[in-house]
Formats: sequence, structure tokens, C-alpha cells
Amino acid sequence: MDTQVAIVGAGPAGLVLSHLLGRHGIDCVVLEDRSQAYVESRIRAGVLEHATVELLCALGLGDRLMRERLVHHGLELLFQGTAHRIALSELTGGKTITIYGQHELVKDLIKARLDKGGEILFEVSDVAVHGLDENRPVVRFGHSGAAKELTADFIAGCDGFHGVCRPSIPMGVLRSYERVYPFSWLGILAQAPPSSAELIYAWHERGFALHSMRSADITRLYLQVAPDEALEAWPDDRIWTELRTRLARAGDWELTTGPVLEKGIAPMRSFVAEPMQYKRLFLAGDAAHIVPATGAKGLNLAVADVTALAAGLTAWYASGRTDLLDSYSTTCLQRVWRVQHFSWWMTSMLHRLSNDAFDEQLQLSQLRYVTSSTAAATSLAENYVGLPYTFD
Ligand code: FAS
Ligand code: PHB
Repeated sequence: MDTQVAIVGAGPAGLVLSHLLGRHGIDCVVLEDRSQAYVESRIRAGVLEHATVELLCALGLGDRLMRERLVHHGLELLFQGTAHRIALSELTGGKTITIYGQHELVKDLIKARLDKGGEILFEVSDVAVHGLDENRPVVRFGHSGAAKELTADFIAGCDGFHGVCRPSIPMGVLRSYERVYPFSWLGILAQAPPSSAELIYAWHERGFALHSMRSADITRLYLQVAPDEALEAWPDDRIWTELRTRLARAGDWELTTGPVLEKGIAPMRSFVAEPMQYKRLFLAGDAAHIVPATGAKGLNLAVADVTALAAGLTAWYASGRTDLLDSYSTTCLQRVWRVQHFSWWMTSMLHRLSNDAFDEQLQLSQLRYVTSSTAAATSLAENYVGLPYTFD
């Protein structure tokens, strides 16, 4: 098989890239090792930045999103039994965040790509990249029982943190930075109407909690738990009891419960691999960096990466320009480190880090400051809704 850009991974990064390239008539093939049904049902992120939604609509991919999304103009920080609203839109000149499940977005992106005749091969196996220092690298893989070879000008490594593309870069080329947090998130999806119109980020001496949602009847909730916590240790009623405790506030606010549809535990880490390019291989999204979910940035950063990558590839195919491709890694890493800092800051402010009383007082002081100073609240708001892209 032959193409211009071989894309490994049909997550938000790989799929948005396939649409951005398609828009400029650049041929690409997406290789995904899971089934279509699996990737379309995998519960992950739920918050889309302002710029992410604008981009999806500009690509003609926003119909269902704009119909079914929830639009939020603020969020709450809850600590010591009192909730404080951060007026995101007022503080950012009207920008908003969008609540729309990542798996719903993936469904839309796959359908639109296949409807346009785009090629996505699901359930591929043994994916391996070769000849990265040649002009025409190759991806070898198995598909429908046959060994296949896809030759391309470029390979986009959009295969997530546990993919094969980053590890295929020779030893010594990459420098990686990592921070593993001493806790995980237990997340549930519940058949229950949200108990609040906006997201609630809660600091509690028993640990962090988050009230989020997916629709008018589906709530998404998270609890900070120990890093090696077993899911079996958390039967549904224990989860609801702990959520009620950590989300409690003065007044008559009540947490609405319901059947738990899905639950899982995800580790919390910050990770960056530099550079995000090796010869003809370009890494994007979770393949190059991981942020703790407290800042709701993972998916949005993946979309920002491939927007920069598509600009570089489009310029190369249009006029042989190499400057945008050559600066791809530097351009993306500026945003990656800004988002890393914001996600680490939100995580450090809101999670129980230790039993150290001094730490606790620092967190409470930070929370009091960000909920009483317009300057501090504006800083949180502009990072949360998403800073403008620094590239076309
Ligand atoms: P993805 O991981 O989404 O996609 C990579 C794709 O490559 C996958 O479909 C995978 O199956 C495929 N792949 C892997 N290896 C391959 C191979 N060898 N060959 C072919 N295909 C291969 N972010 C939030 O903001 N909020 C959240 O609540 C949240 N929850 C998360 C929960 C979990 C468990 C995880 C892992 C991430 C979560 N994130 C969350 C972050 C998440 O949204 C990611 O940032 C986002 O999915 C990144 O998109 P991609 O880079 O496309 O990677
Ligand atoms: C979610 O809705 O899944 C969600 C929202 C905000 C976060 C993380 C996850 O910070």
C-alpha cells in the first residue's frame, strides 16, 4: 500500500489529522489496532476548549456536537463547604467550554471520514515502523490475516502513550520528563441527572472530587484514590457515600445518584517527550505527552498538535516549504509546557498531596486567592477555556 501520510492511531489526534489533511487533498491512511466498536465506546475526556470546537466546526464536523453539546460559562471551586464560581466567559471575553463525550466525538470523526471515502483500517496488529531516515518510511502490520506494508512520505505517531511510534525512535534521541502523582482517579459514569449546571472541582481533606457530566441524564464523577487502589474495594454505595462527603456544601444542595454505568481507575501523571519529531516521524497527542486530567486538557492538546502538524505538511506538499515541519516540535512544546504547568497547578491545588498541614494551608490560601482575586481567576479562566493557538 502507498500513501502520503501514514497515521498510526484512530484517537482524537489521528482522526482530526486525517480530516485536516483530507481538506487539503493530502492522501492518508489511518491504522488502528482496536475495533471500531471499541474506540467508539471508550469513555475518556469530556471537556472541549473554545478553539477545539471552532476548529471542528470549521472542518464541517460540528453538526451533532453543536446540537447535543452542553455549553458552560463557568465552573465551581468547592472547599470547606463553600462553592465559589469562576465566571469563565466574563473573564475571557465570552469564551466557553463545551461538554461532549470524547467517544461521541470519535464516533463523529470516524463516520465523517468514512463518508468522505477516507481509509481507516481497524483491528490491525503487530504495527511496526521502519526506514524513518529514508524518504519513504514504511509501516508494517497485520490486517485480516495478511502481512501488509504501507509506504508513505511521513508517519504521524498518534498512537497514544502506550503506542509503538515513540518507542521506535532510537535510544538517546528523545529526552523525557515525568512526574507521577501519588494518587489515581476513580471515575464513574452514572445514569443520573447532573446535580449542578456546571462542573464542580472540590478540595476536601479526604481528597479531591469532581462533578462533571455528559448530558441532562448522564453524570460523570471522579474521586481521588490511592495509586494502587483496586476497583473491587469500591462498590457503588461506597463511591456515592464518599462523593456525598467530599461534594457536601452548606445549604440544600443534594448529590443526585443513579445506576453506575461504567467505572474505572486511571493513574495520574505528567509526561513530556522531546523532540516530538524524529526524521519523517511526527508524534502528536498522548504519544508525546500526558497531562493529569484535572485541567481537562488531554484531548484539546492532541487537537492543537495535529493542527500545527497539518499546517506543516500542507505547506510541504503545496510548496516544498520545510520551515513549519522543522519548527513543529518547538511550536508544539511551547503550548505543551504551558498546559503541563496549568494541569500540574490545578492538580497540586486541589488534591490531597500529603498529610503535611503546611501543604494544606498553602492549598487553602491558593484557593482563597483564586476565588477572591479577579487577576488570579482570570489566569485560571484563560488557561481553562484554552489559550489561542500560536500557529495558523
Ligand atoms: P488516544 O490514546 O486517544 O488514541 C490513540 C489511539 O491509538 C487509540 O485508539 C489506540 O487504540 C491506538 N493505538 C495504540 N497503539 C496502537 C498500535 N500499536 N497500532 C495502532 N493503533 C494503536 N482527558 C481529559 O481531559 N479528561 C478525562 O477524563 C480523561 N480521561 C482519560 C482516561 C483515560 C483512561 C486516558 C488514557 C486518558 C484520559 N484523558 C482524559 C486524556 C485523553 O483524553 C487523551 O488526552 C486523548 O485521548 C489523547 O488523544 P490521542 O493522542 O489521539 O490518543
Ligand atoms: C470529564 O468530564 O470527564 C472531565 C471534566 C473535567 C476534567 C476531567 C474530566 O478536569
